[in-house]
Amino acid sequence: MSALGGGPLGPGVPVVPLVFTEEVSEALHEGRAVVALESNVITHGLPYPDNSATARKVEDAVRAGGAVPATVCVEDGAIRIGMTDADIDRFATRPGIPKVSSRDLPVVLARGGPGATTVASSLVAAELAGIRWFSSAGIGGVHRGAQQSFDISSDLIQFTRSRLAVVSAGAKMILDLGLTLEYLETHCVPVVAYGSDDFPAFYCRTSGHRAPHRVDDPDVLARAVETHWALGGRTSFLITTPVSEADAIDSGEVDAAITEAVAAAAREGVSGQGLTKYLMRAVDAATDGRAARANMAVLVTCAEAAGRLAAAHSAVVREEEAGHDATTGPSS
Ligand code: PSU
Ligand code: MN
Repeated sequence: MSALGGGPLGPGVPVVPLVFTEEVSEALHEGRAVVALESNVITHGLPYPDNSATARKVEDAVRAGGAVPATVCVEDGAIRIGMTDADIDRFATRPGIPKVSSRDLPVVLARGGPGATTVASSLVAAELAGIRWFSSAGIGGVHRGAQQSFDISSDLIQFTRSRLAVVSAGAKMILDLGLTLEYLETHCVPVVAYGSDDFPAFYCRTSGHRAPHRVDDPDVLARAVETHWALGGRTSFLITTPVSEADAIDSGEVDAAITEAVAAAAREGVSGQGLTKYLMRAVDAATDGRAARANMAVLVTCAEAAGRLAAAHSAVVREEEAGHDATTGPSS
């Protein structure tokens, strides 16, 4: 483990303690591709023992793609960049570890933790650590009925503040995916479907919405990400990859369960932080666990794609640096 302070505001401003695993610290020093991962999926997304087994599979999938995984969490007053197997097991089995979104980070850190990071807070941590890639199966989005509830996930707002390339299988049908895409468009967040035409819906291969762009070539995608930031884009860059056909669930199969779960949540007064988990569990129950199995598969698919794309991106960055050195190098 190595510790380092991270602070976005420059010299003289208190820094946030970041603790790196050896593997991640070495990879970052050597300029190798690193993919950050959230830990909320371990504590709140899947039940034990699927959660710890899946977290390891996801890390292995990032490695198989050619990058180094860095699962993020909060513990002992520090942000951890990379979790060991023992860390993952502790988070997978210990009850009561809270879900920490970006606005919760300061309080949870000041208290000493622990905390499980969502997409939003993982992006904050990854950016402080100098990581450019992040993967999760499903991002938060605009909830159904947000016109009344105002429930829009902080994940989307964080996309407008952190410069990360985010790989996911879109977002779940428990959300209003049309409004989620509108939100991303309004806030100038690029959305590209990698190897498919449609914006996927987590364990469904399509949301019924076409993605604004389709790109199949990892090098082109890597260049597009770099160009977004070169143009001064201050946002994340969302890349979607669909679940495999073998693991996919038919949208008709989950639609009724979701409508019922949304109504039940309203009747029971479930809203705010706990709503996402409530809806996901209701769909899992209604599909006899098929949704949970598809959930695990899609996490792995996304991580593998993220590893591959992050590796392609670091090759593009190296090439550009080499080209830059050649044109601006010492002249005689
Ligand atoms: N969507 C999923 N699975 C998840 C989540 C979202 O399909 O586990 C989790 C992620 O951690 C995500 C968070 O960042 O829920 C979003 O929660 P909220 O909608 O409360 O912002
Ligand atoms: Mn919410």
